[in-house]
Amino acid sequence: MSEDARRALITGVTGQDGGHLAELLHDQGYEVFGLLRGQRNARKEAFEREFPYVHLVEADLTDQTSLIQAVITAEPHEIYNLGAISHVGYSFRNPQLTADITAKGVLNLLEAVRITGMAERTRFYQASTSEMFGGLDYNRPGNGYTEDSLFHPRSPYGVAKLYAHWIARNYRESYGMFVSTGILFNHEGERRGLEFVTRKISNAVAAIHLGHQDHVVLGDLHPKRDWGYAGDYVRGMWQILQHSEPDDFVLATGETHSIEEFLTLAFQEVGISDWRPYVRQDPAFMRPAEVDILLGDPTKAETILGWKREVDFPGLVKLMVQHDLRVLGQ
Ligand code: NAP
Ligand code: G4F
Repeated sequence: MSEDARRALITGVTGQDGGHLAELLHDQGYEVFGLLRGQRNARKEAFEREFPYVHLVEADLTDQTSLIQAVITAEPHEIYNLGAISHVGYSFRNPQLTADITAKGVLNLLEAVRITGMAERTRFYQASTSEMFGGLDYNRPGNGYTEDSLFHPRSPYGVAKLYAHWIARNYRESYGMFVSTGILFNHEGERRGLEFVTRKISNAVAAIHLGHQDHVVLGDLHPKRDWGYAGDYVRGMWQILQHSEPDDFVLATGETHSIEEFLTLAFQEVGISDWRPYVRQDPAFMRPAEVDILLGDPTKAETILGWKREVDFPGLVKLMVQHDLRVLGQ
């Protein structure tokens, strides 16, 4: 372990944001530690090939002892808590697991920092989410949800994340710890899991274009999301922890688009002007309660941190489809 380098510990390093963040921190000269869970994690080998500079530490957010050991090993100046059950649909089918990992896991990690006496020196980032707002009629986003908008989560995931958000703020207020939260709206890209709607579509469009499949099966096409690019958002996470004070920040684009709009642009990318013949719908991909619309107002992050997203909505769709065309074409 280098004495001089700044050290960061990322939970959820094997996920979408974890990959982008590990890359960014490494480029900035950090020594990067990442949590790896499971006795034979299927992502380990590919991860080690892509990120040979990350020190993997075995631990699980549900296992307090392993977290204490991870914090002792990494002695981090910064912790980014990205680990979670992050799929809203999955959280309906696995609500208790979601509570254990996505809610209580945060408490376990905050306690690990406190118990090991690292609270004074370690800055802590909690991955909060726009799913905490809910998008219901009485609480529509107007010009965009802000850090002070009402919360009304609509899924076991959203409820777990709201607990996580408040316990993070509670440790800041109770123990004076440097704990910040980023309330991030949907962010996507070439590392997005195939279980999320944008990547499912970009991957299917590429496969249809290459003749590997002839349609894609989706759920509800009307919900609207404020979709940005993950690379822009992990830069925002880092900026949040570099700020002089711990605080809460919304990261969003300030635009909202429906899944139908995403489909239109994605299919146009391969020269198909009408996506309808290629899309089927199945209630299996619908949720017991839906979040109809999300729209964020990133003014606070733009003003105080100087954060600005670089990739716009058409740029995001293009980037994802082109990536999947390259990967599937090989
Ligand atoms: P992701 O790709 O689903 O990654 C989730 C990560 O959590 C994976 O590395 C996973 O590890 C890890 N994990 C799951 N259970 C764990 C456990 N018990 N112990 C330790 N690690 C565990 O999610 P993402 O899109 O990168 O999102 C990162 C964070 O931001 C998540 O907390 C998510 O809820 C939040 N968020 C995401 C968005 C978005 O639009 N992407 C927006 C707002 C907030 P395995 O590889 O072992 O499964
Ligand atoms: O891509 P999604 O699964 O993302 P969702 O539910 O918005 O959650 C993502 O963003 C949150 C931030 O707002 C994060 F906190 C969370 O961790 C995750 O990254 O679904 C987007 C929309 C939903 O309305 C869903 O019902 O797409 C709809 N949808 C329609 N067909 C589908 C599908 N979603 C998925 N995953 N798969 C479908 O076939």
